[in-house]
Amino acid sequence: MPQSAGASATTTGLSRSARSLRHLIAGEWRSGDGDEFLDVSPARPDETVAVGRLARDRDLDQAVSAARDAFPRWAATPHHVRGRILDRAADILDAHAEEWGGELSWEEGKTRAEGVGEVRRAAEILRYYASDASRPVGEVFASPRPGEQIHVTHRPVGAVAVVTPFNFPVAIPAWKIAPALGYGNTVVWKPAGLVPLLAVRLAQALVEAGLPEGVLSLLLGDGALGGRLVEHPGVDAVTFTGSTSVGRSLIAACGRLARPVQTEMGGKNAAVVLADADLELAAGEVVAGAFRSAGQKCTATSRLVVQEPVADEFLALLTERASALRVGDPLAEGTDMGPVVSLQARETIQRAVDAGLARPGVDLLTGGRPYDDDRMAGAYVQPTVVELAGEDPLWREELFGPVLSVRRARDLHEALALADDSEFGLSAAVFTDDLRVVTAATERLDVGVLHINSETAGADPHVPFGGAKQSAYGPKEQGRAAREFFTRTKTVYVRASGAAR
Ligand code: UN1
Repeated sequence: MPQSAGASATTTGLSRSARSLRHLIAGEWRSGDGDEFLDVSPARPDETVAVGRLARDRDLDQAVSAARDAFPRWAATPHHVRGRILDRAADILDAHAEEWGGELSWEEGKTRAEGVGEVRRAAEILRYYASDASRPVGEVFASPRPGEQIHVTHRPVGAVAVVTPFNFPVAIPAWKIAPALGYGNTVVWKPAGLVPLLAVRLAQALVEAGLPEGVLSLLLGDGALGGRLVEHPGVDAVTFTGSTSVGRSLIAACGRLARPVQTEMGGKNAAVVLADADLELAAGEVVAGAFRSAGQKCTATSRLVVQEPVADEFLALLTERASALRVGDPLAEGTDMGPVVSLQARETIQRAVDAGLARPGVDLLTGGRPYDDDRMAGAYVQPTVVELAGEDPLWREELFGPVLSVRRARDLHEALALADDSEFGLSAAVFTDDLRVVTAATERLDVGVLHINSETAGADPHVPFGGAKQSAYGPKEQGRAAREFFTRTKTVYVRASGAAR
């Protein structure tokens, strides 16, 4: 049974008094006058992290018109000047990484080390887009006509709606907002209702860094507010990360409006452990992929395919590692896995596991049961591994929690077919040292991100990130790929007068 570190372990250096939340609208921090809402700690749901008031439609209208008004001037501001603001915001994030990383852990539930790491990662993303001003901004083509050149330039799109999920409260917003702003767009941002505090921190860093008023607005509210933002007549484009069901409805809304939309949605990512794999390495990576952030990453490893000859040995190793994880207070030293984001998420995940365990062909290898210890009254779910004899909803449905479903494969062909057997196609990991297998996996797996001998999660700021199949819609994120969504090309035919005559 997984260890419980308990919620009473000592935590250091973070004031536990509730913060007050504010919206950022047209350059002003405002309390708002909608209904009051509480931001609670998933580790101790009776503890309030922050208190705020929901944004109302009037706030939304003002934020969108501020974004429209600020756009021409911001778009005309030199890219290098915009970049310097992103750079300064990165410095501010780095300077507050310990404090804000602790708040992230308190608010969202991932471990403090992961929280601090995420704040630093956001800083790195901002720096990447800050330096983008020094990279080429377009292309020049030869013309079939004499005396002419054809230039392809990139222009910002306008006022962009940014809607972000709870699981990376600062990194995902950074990788949407930094390229949006860097390329000259203005932004109205609606973060997930469960993580408003870290949204305020990122906005604060950008404002302190010198972002002009109206260029970024932050509205705190529920999903319905996000829906109204996406459909607001003043919005030019929409970028979203979150569930597939919400993503699809935003895509439909944007389709009706002929509005560009980029969505990053679900995953049910497989790790494939083949007979020649380094099993120790694979076990460490699969545990990290499945249980870091309590499995709440769209890139998390939620399926495992293991080749028959090594299956018993690998599953024994994996189960041992998973059950040794110390689960408990995410702010406490030594905790490996904190709670999931809310009691409601815990119920949904536990219910799906319970239903699975009641079905034939579903074997529990470790975890799977609710904690009965009072110290674990927060949103804790045990790191869980189940083996499936065949087809089962636990193989298909994204649970967004620390639950790994395993199937065995006879050979490479069957292993890759099982890995690909999903409506999603975000990421996959293959553990092998055989170059033929690497080549086959690269060709056959329909995923946006493939890892050889490393976990399914992770993304670097300078390379494209995004999925295949139902995992994504629209252009990829990060790196140069981001430019595709956050700019439009303009093709300019340049001919000196009289040149062709
Ligand atoms: C990562 O694996 O580090 O929502 C990033 C998510 C993904 C980001 C994953 N869009 O989990």
